[in-house]
Amino acid sequence: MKFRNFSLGICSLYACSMLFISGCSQSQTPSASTTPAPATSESAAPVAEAPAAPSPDAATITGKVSFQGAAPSMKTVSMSKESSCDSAHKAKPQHEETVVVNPNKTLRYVFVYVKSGANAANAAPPAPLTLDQKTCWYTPHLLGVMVGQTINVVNSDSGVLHNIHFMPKSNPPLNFGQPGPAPGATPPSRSVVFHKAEIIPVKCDVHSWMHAVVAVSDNPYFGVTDETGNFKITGLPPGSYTLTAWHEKYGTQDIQVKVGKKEKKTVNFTLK
Ligand SMILES: [Cu+2]
Repeated sequence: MKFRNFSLGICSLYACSMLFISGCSQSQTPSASTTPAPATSESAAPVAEAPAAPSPDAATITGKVSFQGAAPSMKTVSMSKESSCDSAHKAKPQHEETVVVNPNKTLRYVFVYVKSGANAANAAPPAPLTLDQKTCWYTPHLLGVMVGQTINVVNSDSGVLHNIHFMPKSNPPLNFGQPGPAPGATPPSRSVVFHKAEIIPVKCDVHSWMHAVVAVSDNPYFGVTDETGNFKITGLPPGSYTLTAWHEKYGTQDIQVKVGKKEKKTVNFTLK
C-alpha cells in the first residue's frame, strides 16, 4: 500500500490501521482514555501490565530514510490570529512540517516500526511521552507511542486556549479544550491513552495551522527519523520482521529484516 499524500492517506488510514492492528490481541479494548479517566479505560490497559526484561540477546536496528526527488517548499505559517504566538515566531518564522527534507537529503518525521513479527505480549511498559502545544505549534510534529502508553498533552501557551482534536479511525474520537497556564504557572497536562494501533491525525480546532500525527504501535519496536534522517530501534529479540517506514505524504516502504543475537544491523529506506 502506498499513500501519495496525507489527504489521500486519511481515507486510507483505516486500511493502514488494519495493518497495524493485525498483530493486536483480540482482548484489547478499543477505547482511548484521558485522565481523569473513566473506569472502563482504567481496566483496559492491555500492554503495560507485565514488564519483561530486555533480552540479553536483543538486536538493534539503525538506519536512515533518504528522500528522492525535489524537496517541496513548506509554507510559512501565519499566526496573526493569535498575537502572543505570532510575536513568538517573529524572529524565526515557523514553516509547515508536513515534509521536512533535511540538508543531507533525508526525511524527518518518518515513523519506522515493526509491522509484523513482533510479540507484543513481551513488550516492556514504556515511560510516558509528551505532546506539547508551545507557541501555537505541536512538539513533536510526529509522536510515536505504544498501545497503552500514556501521552501527556501539555499546553505551554500562557493565556492561549487550544482544543486538541485527535481523529482516529479505530480508537474512539477524542477532542478537548485545554486553556493555557496563568503567567508563571505550571503548564496544564492531561494524559491520553490509545488502545488500538493506528496512525492518528491531530489538529487544533482553534488554530487551523496546528497539525500533528500520533503513530500508535502495538509493539515497542519503532523510531522516528530525526534532523539527520536517522532512526534507531533497540531491544529487538532475534527473529524475522517486516520493518515499515511511513511518511504522511510519501507513503510507506516495507523491508524484510532478519536479526540475530545481539546483532547491530543497518537498514536504510528511500521514499520519493
Ligand atoms: Cu491551538
